[in-house]
Amino acid sequence: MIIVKVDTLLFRTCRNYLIVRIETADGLVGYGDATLNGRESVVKELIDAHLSEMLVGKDAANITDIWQMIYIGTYWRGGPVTMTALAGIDMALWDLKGKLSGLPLCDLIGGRSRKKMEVYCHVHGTTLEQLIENISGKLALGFRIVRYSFDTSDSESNLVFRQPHQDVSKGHIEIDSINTCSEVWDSRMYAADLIRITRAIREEFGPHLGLIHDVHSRLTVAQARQTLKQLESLGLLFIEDPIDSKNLKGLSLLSQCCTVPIGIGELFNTIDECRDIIAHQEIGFLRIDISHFGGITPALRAAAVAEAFGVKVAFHGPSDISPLAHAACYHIDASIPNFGVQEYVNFEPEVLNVFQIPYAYQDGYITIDNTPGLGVTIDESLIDTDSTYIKSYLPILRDRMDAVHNW
Ligand code: GCO
Ligand code: MG
Repeated sequence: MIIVKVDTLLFRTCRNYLIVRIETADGLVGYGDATLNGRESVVKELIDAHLSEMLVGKDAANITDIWQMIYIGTYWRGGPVTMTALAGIDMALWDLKGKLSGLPLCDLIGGRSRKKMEVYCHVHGTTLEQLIENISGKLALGFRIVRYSFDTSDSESNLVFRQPHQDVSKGHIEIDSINTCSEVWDSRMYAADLIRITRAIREEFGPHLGLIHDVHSRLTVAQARQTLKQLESLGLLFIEDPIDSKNLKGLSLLSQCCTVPIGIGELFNTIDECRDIIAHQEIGFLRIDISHFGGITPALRAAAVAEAFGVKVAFHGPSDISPLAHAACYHIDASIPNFGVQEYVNFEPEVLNVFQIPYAYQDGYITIDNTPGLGVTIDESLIDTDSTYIKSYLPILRDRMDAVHNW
């Protein structure tokens, strides 16, 4: 399986995607996801200008050696750009190995530990009434766990604090102009609403609905301690990113003072950043993003470390990574003993025409078939790499005094 060609496909189908395509001398092609929201062209440049020439001539079967060569060998390790580039390459290599052996990824990494994987969906409401109605809609689709978010309105100042920043009907966070990307935020009002709204959801739906809320690092440690204390009796499955996820001491304080399980990880790029919080059992769920953590190889290692300390895995699964990465998550979810739950998004039909997926949703669970490798068939004839990419941006949050706020 000697690598003869490494390409990057940067294109837009509903949103931007960056796909790594590796071809071997025997004519096999493997694909990996290297999409990094708002930074796709930088990741592409890293692969095209520096990493692809390290791969040509290597045996694609030696995934660990190639991974180590890029991670350790190139010295400049870590960070979202480097680790996303490496993730795209790593996924493509696993895809190739699966295609060569005729086995799906989950079989290459130990086989299936479960028949189906429980998933949760996002649900948003601009008002409490709308949120309750939208949750009922998700329950009717079979979901047993939801990640809820809401808008907080301040009638006195006529301001609306949106959480998350996204046009939920579009399902995307990113926007097309840097000049329109600022939003206003008030953590005090939000925290009060979080308690009020969570209590109302619990009262409406009873004790069995699985509830997740993503704070997206918007609270300080002190605010989070106060808020989580009041959420304790409401039985959340987990609270996501309650504070800045790089504040490890803060996480330690939080986990010691509150019983709400913490889920964290989408901003980690290497095991160095989360080794201690796992080993100290400060989190309930490890939420690394396969596409930003260097790929399948390190995700498996991190999952094994988590297992040793009784931490469950709940991989990040937003719409801003491609169905290829979602397929990789499902394969790992199917295999590892400490799978917790998986974040699920429903891709638009246009996206699923390009990425034909091996997995299917039914009644709150995902099943994945036996197509070799990651199992995603990519229809390259539908990809227009020349003209479709449009630079996009993540929004910037500002408080009432117009100071930049944690996003
Ligand atoms: C989640 C995340 C996303 C991120 C997004 C940034 O838990 O799904 O917080 O919504 O904001 O991936 O690009
Ligand atoms: Mg999140």
